[in-house]
Amino acid sequence: MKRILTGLKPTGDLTLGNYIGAIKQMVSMQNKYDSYLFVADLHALTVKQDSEELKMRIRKFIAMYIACGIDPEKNTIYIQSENEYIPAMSYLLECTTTYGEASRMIQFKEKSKENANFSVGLLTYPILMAADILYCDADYVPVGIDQKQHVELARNIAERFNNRYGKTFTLPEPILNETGTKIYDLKVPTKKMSKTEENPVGVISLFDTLEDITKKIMRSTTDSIGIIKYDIENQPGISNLLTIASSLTNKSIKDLEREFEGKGYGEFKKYVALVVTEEVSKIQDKYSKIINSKELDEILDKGIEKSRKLAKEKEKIMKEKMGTIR
Ligand code: LTN
Repeated sequence: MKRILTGLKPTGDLTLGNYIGAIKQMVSMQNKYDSYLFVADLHALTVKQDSEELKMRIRKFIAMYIACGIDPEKNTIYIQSENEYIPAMSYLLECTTTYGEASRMIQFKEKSKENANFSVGLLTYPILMAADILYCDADYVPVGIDQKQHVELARNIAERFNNRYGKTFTLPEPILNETGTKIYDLKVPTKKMSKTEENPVGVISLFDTLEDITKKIMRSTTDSIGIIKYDIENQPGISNLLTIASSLTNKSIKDLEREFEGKGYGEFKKYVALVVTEEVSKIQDKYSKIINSKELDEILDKGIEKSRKLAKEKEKIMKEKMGTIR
């Protein structure tokens, strides 16, 4: 079975956009692949974080993914920082990566422009990511388009290491969730629904109350055309609501257009609100059962044990090849 691995950076609150766009896709992949899923808390540290907040978020993220359908029986789930071999491997990989390669990364160029006091961790970020991926010989790495370049760098680093020291790593490939559905902001439906958005009126967090969700959907931006039709150019708001309803009901967009032919936006929005609140309410029920459970700790203990064992072996092989072993 091929192995997939992905990391989740614990920043912002998970949104309906994350659920429909990425999490549901991962849930469907868990049956076909040997799946690894971890919280990339060391990556979160590359920019300043509130410690208490970060600590809570790490646990919340994992509980929420499980609540959304990630099956702990089918996935190896762990917290990155609990595997001390990963930063150790990252250092070894730093020595086979050029400064030029790291500093050419688009994310680094953008983030280092935003804040003059950026950390060195921001530069080595993709190399740590390479260690995340290479320690367990992941074949595929599902990521958003912004992380594709980092997975490609991981592949280049692996290839160079293999050439220099003999075959050590599987060459990973990014899987883009382009097929995964993109959900837009409810207020500005030409902009992606983002978990770090400052103004949350257009963003549905999976932690929102059902009342707030209904309000946000009822107040979402539409148009003055007055028909319920998928037309992303002229009716981006209605199209977005159609996408949301379709992906949560498994009804096609065509079916929904037919069902709401001749009906008003108010009625359609009520329907979308009902569909979304039913789904989110199920997720929240499951979440509240998991978040403080012993079971969650057992899942993480089991996951980190497996992850550490693999990384320990890989780090040893690297050191032997590089000559730093007694
Ligand atoms: N950088 C990624 C999170 C991440 C990751 C990884 C993803 C860290 N390590 C390894 C895939 C594989 C992000 O910002 N989403």
